[in-house]
Amino acid sequence: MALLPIVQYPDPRLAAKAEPVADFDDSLKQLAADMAETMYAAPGVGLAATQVGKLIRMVVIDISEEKNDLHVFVNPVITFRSEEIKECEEGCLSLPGLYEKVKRPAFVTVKAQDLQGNFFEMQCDELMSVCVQHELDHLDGVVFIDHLSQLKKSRAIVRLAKRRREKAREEKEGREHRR
Ligand code: K1U
Ligand code: ZN
Repeated sequence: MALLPIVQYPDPRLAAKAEPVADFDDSLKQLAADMAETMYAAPGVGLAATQVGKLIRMVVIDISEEKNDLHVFVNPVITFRSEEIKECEEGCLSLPGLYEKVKRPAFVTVKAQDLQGNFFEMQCDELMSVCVQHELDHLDGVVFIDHLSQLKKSRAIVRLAKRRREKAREEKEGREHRR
């Protein structure tokens, strides 16, 4: 297994539409295992193939506390969205440190294939619903701040840039301190 580098916003790959998976071969299983390891290490509760630079329609999600309930969704499609809308705080491993409230349907049903190509359906609520919608957006080149108003999105990008500068400064100071 391997840790994969996570593509950071605004890398243009994050805005690309991913291609459907046609071959359910060993390389797909290896990528799913590597994505799961990368998600757990980050740490995160979801990861889309887009975020590791692979433009194919696959996501991994594990919202369990114990990190022992991995779901792999290949070629996922949302087949039902509730009329009820809920606002939840979201984060993203491609925009680390940024958390914003996003409004989305409260409940969704997702149809997908597993790593063997078998179809399954899952009804999602709470964090699973948020996470499924967030990860499927990645496959269509959408990041969570794209759901904000232009003003809130611009402010979020400014905060992200500030946070990155602070982090780079802290890392530089840490390196100098260790010398
Ligand atoms: O897509 C991603 O970058 C993963 C993202 C998924 C997500 C989280 C929360 C709301 C919507 C989508 C993350 O995992 S961000 C990190 C995070 O929220 C988290 C990390 C550790 C434990 C619990 C949450
Ligand atoms: Zn994300």
